[in-house]
Amino acid sequence: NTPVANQSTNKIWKLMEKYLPNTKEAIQSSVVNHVEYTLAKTRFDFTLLHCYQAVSHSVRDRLIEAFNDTYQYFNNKDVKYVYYLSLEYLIGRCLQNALVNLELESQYKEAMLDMGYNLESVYEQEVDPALGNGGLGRLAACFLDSMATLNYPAWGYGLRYSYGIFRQQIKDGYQVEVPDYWLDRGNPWEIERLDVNFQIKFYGAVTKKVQDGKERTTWEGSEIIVARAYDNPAPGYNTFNTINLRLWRSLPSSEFDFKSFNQGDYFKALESRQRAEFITSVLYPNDSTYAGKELRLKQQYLLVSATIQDAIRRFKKKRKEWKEWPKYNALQLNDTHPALAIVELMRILIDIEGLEYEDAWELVYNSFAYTNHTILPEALEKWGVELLGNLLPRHLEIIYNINHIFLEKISRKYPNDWRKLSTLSLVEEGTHKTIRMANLSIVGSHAVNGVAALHSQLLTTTLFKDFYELRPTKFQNKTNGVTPRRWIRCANPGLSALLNDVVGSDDWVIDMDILKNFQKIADDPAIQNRWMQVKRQNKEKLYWWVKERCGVDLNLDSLFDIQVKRIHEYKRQLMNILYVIRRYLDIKKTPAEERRKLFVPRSIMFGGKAAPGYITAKRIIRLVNAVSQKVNNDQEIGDLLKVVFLPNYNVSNAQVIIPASELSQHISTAGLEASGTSNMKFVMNGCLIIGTMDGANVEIAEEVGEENMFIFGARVEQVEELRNKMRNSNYRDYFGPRLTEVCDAISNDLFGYKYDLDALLDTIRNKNDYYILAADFESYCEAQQRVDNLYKNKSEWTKKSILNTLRSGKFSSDRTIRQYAEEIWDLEPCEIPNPSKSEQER
Ligand code: RUG
Repeated sequence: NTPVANQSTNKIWKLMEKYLPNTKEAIQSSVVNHVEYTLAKTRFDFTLLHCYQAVSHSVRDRLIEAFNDTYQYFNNKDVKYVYYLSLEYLIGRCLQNALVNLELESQYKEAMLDMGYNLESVYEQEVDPALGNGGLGRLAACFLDSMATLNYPAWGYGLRYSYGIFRQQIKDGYQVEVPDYWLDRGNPWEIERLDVNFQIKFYGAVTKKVQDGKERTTWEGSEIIVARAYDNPAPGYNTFNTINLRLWRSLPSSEFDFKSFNQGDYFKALESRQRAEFITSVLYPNDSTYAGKELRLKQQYLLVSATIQDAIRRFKKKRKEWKEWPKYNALQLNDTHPALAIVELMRILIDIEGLEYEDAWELVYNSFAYTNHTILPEALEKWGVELLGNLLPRHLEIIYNINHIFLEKISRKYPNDWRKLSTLSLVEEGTHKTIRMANLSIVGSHAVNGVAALHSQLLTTTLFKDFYELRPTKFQNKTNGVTPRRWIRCANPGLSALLNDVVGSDDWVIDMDILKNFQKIADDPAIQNRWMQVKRQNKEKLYWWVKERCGVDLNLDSLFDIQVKRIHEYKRQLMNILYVIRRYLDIKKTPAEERRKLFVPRSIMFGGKAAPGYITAKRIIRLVNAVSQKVNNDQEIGDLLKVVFLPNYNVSNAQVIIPASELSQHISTAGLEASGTSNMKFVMNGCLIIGTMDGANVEIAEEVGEENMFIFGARVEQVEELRNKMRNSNYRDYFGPRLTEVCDAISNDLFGYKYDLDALLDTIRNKNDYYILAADFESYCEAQQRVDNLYKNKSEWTKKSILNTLRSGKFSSDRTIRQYAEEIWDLEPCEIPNPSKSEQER
């Protein structure tokens, strides 16, 4: 007997009415239930890994309650949504973050301890989902945390790559890339949505026919695959709101290669199925360089098409009129990678929904916004017309259309200005015609933003100058931020406890600005002592990490000096290691008895991945390891100087490295680092920055005070002049004696690997020094001297460290997200009632 629908749903509703209890006993029984019924394990074959899996499932159950209620509530309130589209998310480990945000960490700690498990070791079992390259992907993850915490109705959309960024191993001093199949132990956090699938088409042909006196265009794709949704709940802190990161996985469609199948070619048919699965198989491991491969374009289109279809389906359920689209939807493009979303929405509105071109354009324009993350030319995406037209013929047609209308407007405004026409055009002419995705993103968006004040200013005065002059009000700045939940509360429990005591509550976790009110503690010797103790404990943790992975014994009394980020010439890890050599040579020249008076003991650490095809970056890693080998084994030097390359820098390693560091290096050529976000994490953790006036460093200096940092080097306005000067001289002139001696030592084979290292030095010799390393070297050495001088005065150093943390409030991603919501998305928060606070039932 089929029950009457209403009775059945009422009954189900009654049964689902209660939230899971969070007593010790309830937590234990939910964990044990998962051990037995989800994992099918017994107490005889149960490992720490299974413990992690069972705990995660138990926490996930609680997340799901919040997650379902959140979207139900949003739906009932008929809210506007923001859709955050990003090809990358570096979310990091989930268990601790979920427990902290659900405010259940102490309950789980106690429950697990009672069962004989230390929660810290359980955390260590989790693989770090690394579905991104660096700053851009981590920014997206911090934004999700802030959007949930601030109760914004939001969705994150991305791709569920089977292989994340490669794992980096160091063999004989070289980087070796190992595939990161992060799903091999399953993923307890995701919810596979078997019922959320969208068809994605590629290739095929466009046809036009006249219907009711109107031209209708249709596109029949010749390859059809399916995008399936995998949901990843992202809980807010101090709120019940939990939002969704929906990741798409490519799968074959049911209509897979029937022709081959019917012709009896079973294996060929299966091959085409595998081709479909391959699309979301691997993340492109390039940071700030554009890949240009068809597979990458397929990935971009898959994300875009599935997301737009999903958003439209949600919108239509409410049966609103199309003109209401921008009132209910904001779409944010994280760089140009998902820029095809603009074209996909146009296509659906015109070809499928039957809207007029101008009406469709208005909806698209008013709902889209674009964030630029770089001015580096090699990162700007330009898709070949041939490639794009073959894969997505209708989209190319629409792009030409958009361009045609746009350029007509330009020529009316600036008659005969061919320069303007050619720079503003979406199409770059030449033997190899390309589509400029940045131009498409600007033209199709009502707001364009850079990610730090200096970067946004450079966009309007250089890269996008002509667009800015056309419509200045479109351009905005949204300085990046990072979430204090992960980067202080989870990563630095010692500092969190200290801040709780200082503030008298944990309010700072959601309102970092209040820390400013406590600046007088910076002079308090008792606080300074506690502050130093916390740092010491964090240094001890990193000490063991380094000993285990690199076999190096660090001096715990030495200054922990760290540069961790992607390896790139513009980030100038090369300048750092050349300075290390300089220091090494100087120590060697100093009589033994005077060394400790003149030099502060330092442990200098590098970490970061090089793109697999980026030879110069790989040579920089080689040089660091060569120097490390020489210096660390030099008996004369002892523990006065240690150099270490920290392998496989990722989010979970960053959580150990950042809280332990005392000095951190953000030394890019002025104008080239759009923002940087690790600089913000270091500052929050009481680390002093040695850095150039670049990206967000400029604003950090404004907030914490230049006197509490070590600023050096050319300013952005000086860079071009320095390059010109160099072009007219021999490198021996522009190098100066200190740098020359360092380079000669390398060329004279002091560290071995002559071939690789000479080639590396050639990138700064022979008038080639585009990143003005030589020009900045002297001023860098001076700044390093200031570091040594200050470190000798522990109390002064600690005072500055405290001020760095207390003045870092601006760099919380909560501030950033609030600005996006208010100034770009026009989005209101919508907080769902918190059952734990009001004892209410569902
Ligand atoms: O290089 C930039 C960083 O400066 C910035 O902090 C980060 C987040 O905005 O984005 C990085 N980035 C830029 N990553 N990829 C690109 C170009 O696609």
